[in-house]
Amino acid sequence: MSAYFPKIKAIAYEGPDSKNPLAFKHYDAKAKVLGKTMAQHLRFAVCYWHTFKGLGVDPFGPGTILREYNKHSDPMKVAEATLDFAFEFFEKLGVGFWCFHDRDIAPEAETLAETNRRLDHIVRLAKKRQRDTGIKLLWGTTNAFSHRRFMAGAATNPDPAVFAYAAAQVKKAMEITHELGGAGYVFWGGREGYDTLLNTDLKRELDHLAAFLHMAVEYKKKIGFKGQLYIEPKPKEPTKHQYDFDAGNCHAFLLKYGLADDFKLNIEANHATLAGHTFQHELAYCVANGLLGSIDANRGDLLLGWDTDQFPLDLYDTTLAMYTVLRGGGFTTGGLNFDAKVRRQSIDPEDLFHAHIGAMDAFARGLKIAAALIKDKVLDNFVKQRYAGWDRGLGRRIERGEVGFEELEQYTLEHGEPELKSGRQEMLENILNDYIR
Ligand code: XLS
Ligand code: CA
Ligand code: CA
Repeated sequence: MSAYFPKIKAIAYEGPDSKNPLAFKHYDAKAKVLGKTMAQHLRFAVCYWHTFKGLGVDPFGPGTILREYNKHSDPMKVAEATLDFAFEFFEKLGVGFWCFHDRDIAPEAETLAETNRRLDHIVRLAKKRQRDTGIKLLWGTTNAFSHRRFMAGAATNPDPAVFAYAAAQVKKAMEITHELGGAGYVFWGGREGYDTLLNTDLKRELDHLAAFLHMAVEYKKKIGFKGQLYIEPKPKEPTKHQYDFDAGNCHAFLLKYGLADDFKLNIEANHATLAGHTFQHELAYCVANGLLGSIDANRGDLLLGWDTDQFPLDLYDTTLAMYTVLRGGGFTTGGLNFDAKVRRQSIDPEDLFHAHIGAMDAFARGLKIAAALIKDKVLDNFVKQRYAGWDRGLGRRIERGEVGFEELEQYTLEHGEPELKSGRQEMLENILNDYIR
C-alpha cells in the first residue's frame, strides 16, 4: 500500500558520501556496533502526537499544516486514515517502534464508555497493522492534561471525582498498551504540579499522586502487563512547578513512597535542559541509580526558554547520551522515541522524513563515536586513574567503613598537605573533539 507517499520509497542506507536527502548516511540498521546491530542498540520510535496530530499550532495562531487524512468530516474516519498514514510512514522510515497517548489514536467522545469503544476499534486496526509490519509499541500513555476537566491536574486534582476520571482513563490506556504488546507505559505528570501555593495543599497532592501510582502498579499486576512503568521528569510547563521536576526529584519521590522497584525513568533531553541540567547529567543520574528506562530524544533551543521539542542533531549530545546509555548497559525495554515536531513552516509530509532521517543519523553517529570511545577506553582510563586512590590503602579503608574521623585526623596530621592533580578538562575535551567526526 502506498496511499500517502507514492513518491517516497523506503529510506535506504547509502553511506556518508551520499547526497540524497532521503537516504541515511550513518544509520545502517543491520550494521554491528559492539556486538549488536544499530537497530538493536537504538530502538528508534516515532511519536504519534507531534508527528501526526501536531499541525504547527503556536500561541499566535492555529495550525499551518494541512494533512490529507484530516479532510474527513467524521472524526473516526480521520483516526482510521491517520493510522494508515502513520504505518506507511513507520515502514518507509524503517523504525521498529511507535508511541502514543490514548487520545492521539482515537478522539474523545461524549461519554467515557463511548470514548473507550472508539479506542477499542482503533486498537483492533493497530494490532493488525503491527502484526502485518512487525512494528512494535515502545510505550503507551494517557493524555490526562488537555481536556478542561484536568485544568487543576489529574492524580493531584483537588477534586476526587477528577482523580477517579484519570484513574479510569489510565486503567483503559494500560489495557490497550497491554493488548498491543507495549514494552512500557509512561506517566508524564501533564498538569501534576501547581501554579500558586495560595490554593494548593502540596503534601496532600503528592500523597495522592503516590496513591495513584500504587493503584497503577496493582492494576498492572492484575492484568498481567509485563511492560516497564516509567515516570518522565519535567520541571515546568504546563504548570509553573511540576512535581516530577527532574531525575533526582523523581527518585526521592519513588523512594519515599515505596515505588522505586516498580518504576524507571523516561528522560527527555528538552526537559533536562529546562531543569537546568544537561541531557547527559539526567542519564548519568539514572545509570548511577538503576533508573535508566527510555529516552524522549529531542532538543530545546538555547535562546528560547521553553519546550521547543526540536529534532536532535547535536553530535555532542547524541554522543554523550549514547556513551552514557552504553556504559549503563544499553536499553532493555526502552528506546529512543523522537518526541519532536517539525517547525511551523515545514508543512509537507516529506518534511517528516527529513526530520527523522537527520535525527536517526545523528544518533547513529553518536552511537559509533561512543563505541569508539568505549573501545579505546580513553575516558575510562582517565577516570579510573583519577579515582585510583580509592582502590588501595586509605581510600579502600574509607570505602569499607573501617575508619572514622579520628583515624582520618591522625592520617592528616601524619601526611600533611595532599598533593593536588590536574583534572585535565581541556585535554579531555580535545580528545572528545578528536573522536567526533
Ligand atoms: C510533554 C511530554 C509528553 C510526554 C508524554 O512535554 O514530553 O509528550 O512525553 O505524555
Ligand atoms: Ca516527552
Ligand atoms: Ca517535551
